Amino acid sequence: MKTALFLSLAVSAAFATEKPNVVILYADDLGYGDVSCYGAKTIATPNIDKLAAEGLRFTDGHSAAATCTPSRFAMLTGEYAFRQKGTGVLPGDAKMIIPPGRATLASVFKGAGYQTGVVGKWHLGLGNEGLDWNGEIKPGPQEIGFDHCFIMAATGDRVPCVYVKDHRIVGLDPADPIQVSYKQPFPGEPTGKGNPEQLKMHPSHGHDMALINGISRIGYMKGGKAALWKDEDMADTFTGQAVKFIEENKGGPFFLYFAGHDPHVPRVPHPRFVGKSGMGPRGDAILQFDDCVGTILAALDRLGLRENTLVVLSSDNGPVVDDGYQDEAVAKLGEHKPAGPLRGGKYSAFEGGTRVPFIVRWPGKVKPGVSAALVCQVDFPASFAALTGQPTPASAVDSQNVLPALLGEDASGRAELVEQGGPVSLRQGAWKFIPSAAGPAKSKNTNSETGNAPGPQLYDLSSDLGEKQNLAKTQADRAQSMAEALQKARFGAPK
Ligand code: NG6
Ligand code: CA
Repeated sequence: MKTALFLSLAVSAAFATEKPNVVILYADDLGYGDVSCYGAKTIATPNIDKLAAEGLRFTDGHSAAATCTPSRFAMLTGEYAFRQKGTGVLPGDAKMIIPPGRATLASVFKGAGYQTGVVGKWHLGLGNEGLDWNGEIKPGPQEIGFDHCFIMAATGDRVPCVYVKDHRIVGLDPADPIQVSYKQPFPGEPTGKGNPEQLKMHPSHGHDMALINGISRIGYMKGGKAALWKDEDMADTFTGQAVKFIEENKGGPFFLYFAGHDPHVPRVPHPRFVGKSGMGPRGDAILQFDDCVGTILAALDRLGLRENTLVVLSSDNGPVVDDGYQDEAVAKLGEHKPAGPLRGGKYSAFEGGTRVPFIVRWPGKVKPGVSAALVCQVDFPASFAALTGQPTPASAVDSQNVLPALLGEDASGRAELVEQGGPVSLRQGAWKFIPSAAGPAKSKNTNSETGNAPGPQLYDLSSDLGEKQNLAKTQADRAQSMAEALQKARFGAPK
């Protein structure tokens, strides 16, 4: 009996060391050049810098797409979003696009005995067609492997402006039911277009519908007054929920996907950050995200979980300056380069679209340093399955096990990577191929370079990180073979 008890204790101790807690700290629209450890000079992000100094900082780490929904879809499912219809940027009343029961990053952890939680921005749809927001909001994260969730449905600039905890809107008064429509306004409800005098921040393009907390949004809503979020408190609310999840699951192992909202629009940071960056609300929102990171990491320290927790920090896509509100982001940018040395940003096929801050810290296991390995968030399901001794889900068709690269044991990572910007492009080592694509070279509203061009583009990132010198003509053979490889990766049998 005694021996059996001893053995089981020994086994569970060994178990625990192989199953660290995993925390993903995910920013929204944070660019490669937006943090000081990636070279930003006019803004300081001390908490992210400290994480990078204690961990491995990737210089070629990618989100799977250059916008939110497809990027998060790929990170959770391990399948590129371009393989599935309906995975573009979703309205706030979209039905859930990951089918219930599908294997995900969360279910991989759950299968390994983890407690799993998501806090923050969801943007993968909720419920079925015609969802009644006043009842059970289902399916949602809990139907695809998360034990706990505290989320917003879509984005800060999309209705409904409420939090959803597990299957319910938080703080909803049944006497004041909530209605949501992306088709028509509710008569009598204020809108940005009809009531501009009530706005504390004006749109620059779009965003002139439901007027909530002095900011007009995309989509219309009515009711649910007691449940409405206050943008200024959103980062603290999410961070508080993240810390609560960690405290409640400190016995571990746990997986936390913390999806912060900063610096996505509308940029309405808490007053304690206002004016602190000198770059207007966009810079202040970056400081706020850095502060969230600091608070969550401090909670791990306080609970003695630093050593046994693998932390990943990244962003869902590259940066954008004016994304629809008059928030001084362009006027106060100064010398700051949100994408650093990269060309393009959010919405773009250039590297700035998907190459993002990407840091892994696991004290004692991952040697601090810098890695140039090519890795992508679509690889998380396979890599974390490997970490926790699980099989890669069969449906995670694009997910490669890059765990050795994430742990700093392999300096190269992927041989090839598909990047989903506007045009879907291909990396092979340092080579980047963008197929010819119709459409504007620059988006009129955001001024971002899309990567669209009438002919193919080929860049050698080893000497031309900024993608300035198109070699498609002088290296026609390589361009041709990469065009074929891209076709195969997109439409052939995956892997
Ligand atoms: C665009 C919005 C932009 C942002 C983006 C999604 C307009 C004019 N622009 O359609 O403001 O919300 O969608 O961003 O509405 S993401 O990071 O969630 O992908
Ligand atoms: Ca985003």
